[in-house]
Amino acid sequence: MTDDARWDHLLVDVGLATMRDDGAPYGAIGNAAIGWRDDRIVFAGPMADLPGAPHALAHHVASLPGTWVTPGLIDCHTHLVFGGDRAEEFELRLEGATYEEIARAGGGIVSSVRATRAAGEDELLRQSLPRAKALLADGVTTLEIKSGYGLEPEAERRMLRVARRLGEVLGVDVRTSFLGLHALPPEYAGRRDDYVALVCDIMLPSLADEELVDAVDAFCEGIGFTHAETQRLFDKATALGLPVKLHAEQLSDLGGAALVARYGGLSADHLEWTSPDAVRAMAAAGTVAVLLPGAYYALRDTRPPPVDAFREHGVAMAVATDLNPGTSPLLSLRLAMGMACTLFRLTPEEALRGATVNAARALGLTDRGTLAPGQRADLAVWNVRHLAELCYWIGGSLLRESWVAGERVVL
Ligand code: DI6
Ligand code: FE
Repeated sequence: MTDDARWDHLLVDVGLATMRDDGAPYGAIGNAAIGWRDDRIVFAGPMADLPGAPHALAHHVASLPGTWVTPGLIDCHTHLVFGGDRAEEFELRLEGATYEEIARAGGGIVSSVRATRAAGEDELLRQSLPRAKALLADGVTTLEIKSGYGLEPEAERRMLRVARRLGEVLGVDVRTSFLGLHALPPEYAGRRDDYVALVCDIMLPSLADEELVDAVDAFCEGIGFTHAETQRLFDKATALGLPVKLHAEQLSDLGGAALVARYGGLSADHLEWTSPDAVRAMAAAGTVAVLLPGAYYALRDTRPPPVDAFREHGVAMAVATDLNPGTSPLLSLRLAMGMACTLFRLTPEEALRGATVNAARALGLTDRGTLAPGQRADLAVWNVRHLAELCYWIGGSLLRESWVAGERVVL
């Protein structure tokens, strides 16, 4: 083999959780190797199938016995760019106030809006960076970040710019979602329609024009926006050629999951109150169910999403942190996976699918989420004996190293 034809990196003596659908749990291959060239995987299979001696095949060879390699984890639902925090609200909830009561009294999302509007772009980046780093330190290589704490053109723009800058600073892929319909800003009290018009007709087109928007999201909820308002936004997004997703049925059933399915949406997220009919609509549309056990846990919710119905109808399930200052200050996707097992009874394999291949689908990405030739070389190497350990350990640091598009992640 000529030097030019050699792969860049080859990891040998590892286990691979390919997450391919080949019948084996986790698509697992023991005693395996994975090699890549530039940003693409060229080999992911048994050691015995390597087409030569490792050092003849790749420039850099590492033997890592006792490790498992998974696709890099994908956090497909976060609100990690925001100013301040809401620790006081946490204390109020412990004293008995509910999330909705706090929101209706002018706290909640709106208090994060005040802090976010007050922070300049660099300050917002400074505050958000440690949160993104925490996710990366636990194996994340792609993450989604929503706007929604600005709720005015400049502040929403600033949030999305910070999301993009985080990706550049950290060398990872950040996918952005515009969440202008997150809460009604106080200055629009009594003028809902004017705010919805501002979001749909001014903010969305101009932010999309600046290429700051990869997808469009809304909070369809009693304390958020109605079915009709969400529909108006989705019509506009569709006209602009942008995919949609939705915070649906977290606290009540406003028919959001069926609505986003009707638009062929990427995902419906939360889903504690989702009806059987909506599950069928999601299955027909291929809309992913994104489960957010961090918010369920923090709000002491008692009604889990209909996981059996998702399984029965073949709705793909993803798992995400929902990292946000109010309902899910959760800085580890691996912990979200563990919670999905303990609180929602996913199997550890379903949870790992939910943070890899199904999370990629929830973001409309087909080039990652499995370990296979041609896929992006996004991988996480774990110091674990059994893959269930990824969900079993509560906290701790199991990650040995991670790679994004073939480059080692340095934190
Ligand atoms: N659902 C959530 O869980 C977060 N946003 C949303 O629409 C909560 C956001 C917050 O309370 O700050
Ligand atoms: Fe959320």
